[in-house]
Amino acid sequence: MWCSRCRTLIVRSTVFAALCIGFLAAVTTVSAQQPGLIANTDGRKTISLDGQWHTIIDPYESGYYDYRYQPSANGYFKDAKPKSKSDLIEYDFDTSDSLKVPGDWNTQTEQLLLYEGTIWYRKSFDYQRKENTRLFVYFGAANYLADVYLNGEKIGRHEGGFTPFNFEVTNLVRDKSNSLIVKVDNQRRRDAVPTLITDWWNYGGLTRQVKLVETPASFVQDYFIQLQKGSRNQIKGWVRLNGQKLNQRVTVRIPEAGINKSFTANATGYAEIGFNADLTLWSPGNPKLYDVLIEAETDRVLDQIGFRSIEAKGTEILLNGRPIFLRGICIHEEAPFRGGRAYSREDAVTLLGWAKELGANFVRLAHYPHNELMLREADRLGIMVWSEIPVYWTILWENPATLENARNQLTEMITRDKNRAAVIVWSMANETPLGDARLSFLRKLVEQARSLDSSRLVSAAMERHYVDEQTQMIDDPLGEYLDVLGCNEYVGWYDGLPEKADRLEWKMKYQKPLIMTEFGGEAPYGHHGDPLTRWTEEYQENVYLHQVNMLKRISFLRGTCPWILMDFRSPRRPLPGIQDFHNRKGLISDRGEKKKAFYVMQKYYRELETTVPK
Ligand code: GCB
Repeated sequence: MWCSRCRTLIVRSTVFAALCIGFLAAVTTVSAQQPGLIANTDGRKTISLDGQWHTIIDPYESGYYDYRYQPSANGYFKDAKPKSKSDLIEYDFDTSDSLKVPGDWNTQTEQLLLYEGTIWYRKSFDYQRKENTRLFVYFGAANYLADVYLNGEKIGRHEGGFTPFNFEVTNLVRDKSNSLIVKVDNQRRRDAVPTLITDWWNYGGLTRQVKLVETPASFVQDYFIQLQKGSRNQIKGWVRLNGQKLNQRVTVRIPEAGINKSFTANATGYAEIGFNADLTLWSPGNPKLYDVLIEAETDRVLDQIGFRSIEAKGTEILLNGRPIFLRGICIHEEAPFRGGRAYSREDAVTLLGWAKELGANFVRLAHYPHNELMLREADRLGIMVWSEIPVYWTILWENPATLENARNQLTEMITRDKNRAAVIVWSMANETPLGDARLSFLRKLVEQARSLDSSRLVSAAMERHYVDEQTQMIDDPLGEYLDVLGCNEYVGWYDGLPEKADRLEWKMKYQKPLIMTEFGGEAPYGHHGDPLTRWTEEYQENVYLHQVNMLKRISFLRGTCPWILMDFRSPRRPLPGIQDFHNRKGLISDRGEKKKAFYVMQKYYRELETTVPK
C-alpha cells in the first residue's frame, strides 16, 4: 500500500515524490523472497514465451489506478472476464491488439513510435507441472519498469531497461490457461538510470526474449569460472546453489582439457573453486571456447567458456600477457535494416560482422548492456567487448535511490556476462560532469564492480579539457580509480573544423592506457559535397583523416572506438532531410551502406593489424 501511494505521488510530480519512488523502486527491485538472477538460461531447460502477446495501451494507467488515483484491486492484471451478461469489465486482452516479443513497441506500429508510458502485455500458456521441479519466468529485458503478475498475483517488479530478471512461479503456475501479465512503463524520470535525456530512442516494451526456466528443486543458480587475474593457467571462481539441499558436491568438468574437479558447497550453497588448467587461451586470433559442465548432485548446466587474461600495466593493455591495441568501434543496440531495438542472433551477426570487416578486434557496446546473444557472438567471433551501464550525462548523483538503481544494473550486467571471455572492460559511466557527488557515486560503482569481478578492467568514458589552445588534458579525478581511461572527443565536429586535430597535443595525468572512446561526425549516406561542407560524406571522411593522424601521435593511446558503427534513431536529431530523427554518425547507414569514412578507419586498422600484435 505504502509503495503504491508513493508511486501516486511521483506521477503527480513533486521532487520529494521523485526521491521517494526511487528509494522504493530500489527496495522493491529485487524482492526478498526471490532468488537472484539465474545464469546461462540457454544452458538449461527452457520454454520460450516469445511470439505475439496481447497488449493494452494504457497512457493514463487506468489498469493500475482507480479514479481516486489509488491502486486498483481489480486492475488489468486480473485478466478478468464478464461472469454474466450484466458484468461490467472495460478491458479484454483476448480481443485487444498484439505486439511481438521480443521487440520494442515503437517500431511495431506507427501509432507507438513516440509513445512513452504504460503498455500491458499478456501471454497465456499451459504448463505441465512436474514433481521436484521449480519454475521461473525469465525476461531478457523490459524497458523500463516492469510489474509482473501471474494468474492475478503480483510476482515482482524490476527497474532498468537493459538487464535480465527472473521470478519464481513454482507455486502459482497451473496446468491450463496461465495468464502472465506484465505492465511495462517506459516513462523517463529525472531520478532514473538513464535520466530524462539521452541521445538514443527510448524504445519501450519487452525488448528481449521471455522464457520459462525449469530447474530441479536444488539447482546451480550461478557460477564464475574464469582465470585468476594475472594468471594464464589458474582458474578461480565459485558456484552458487539454490534450494533446500545446499551442502552438496559440485563438480566442474572441462572434458577437452581433461579437467574434472570436485568441491563441496557450504551450508549457504556457495562453493569456492580453484584449480590449475592447461588451456588454449582465448584471443581474437583464436577465440577458443571450451564446453564447461557445472554439476551438482541435483543439477547440471553446460556452458561454453573461453579463458584469457587481461591486465593493464603502465600504459599497456596486456591480453594473455602481450600488449594489444584495441581496434574498436562503438555500437548501439539498434537493428540493422529494419530499425528498432536489436535482439536476435542475426542482428548480432550482422553488426559484429561489419565490425570485423572494419578490422575491429574490439567493440564498445554503448550505452547500456546489450542482449546476451551479442556477447555470445563476440565470444565466438573473437571480438573483445567494453560493456557499460546507462549512467549517462547528468543523472541524480546525490539521490541514494539513483545510486541503488545503478548498483543493481551493474550487478545484473556483471552477473549475466562475467563468464564471457570477450568482455574485457566494465564501464561505469559516460560523459558525466565533474563534481564531488559524482565522484563519490562513481567510486562506489568502481568498488562494486571490482568486488563482483576482480578479473576485468574497469573504465569510464570521460571528457578532456583545454590547458591552452593546443593542449588537451585528461585529468578527471575518477581516472585515479580506473584501470583504463576512456575519452570522448569530437574534434572536427563539435569542436572546430577537421584540421584542428593536426594542432592538438594530448596529455594525461595518469600513467595508464587511454582508449579514445568517441569521435566522429555526421553524414547521411550518399550526401556529397566538399570536405568542409557539413553533413556530407566528404566532411565526415575529412574528420576521420585528421583524427587518424592525431591519434597516431598519442603515445599512451591503446585503443580507439569511433562513434559509431551504424546510424541510429535519436529524438535529439531533428534536421529534416539529413537526420530525420537519426544520429547519422554511423560509418554505415541503417540500411547497411558503407560511407567514405568507413574506409578511412578500415585502412588505419589494417595498418595497425600489421604493426601491433593480435
Ligand atoms: C556523445 C555521447 C553519445 C552521442 C554522441 C553524439 O558524446 O556519448 O551518446 O550520441 O556524443 O553523437 O553527439
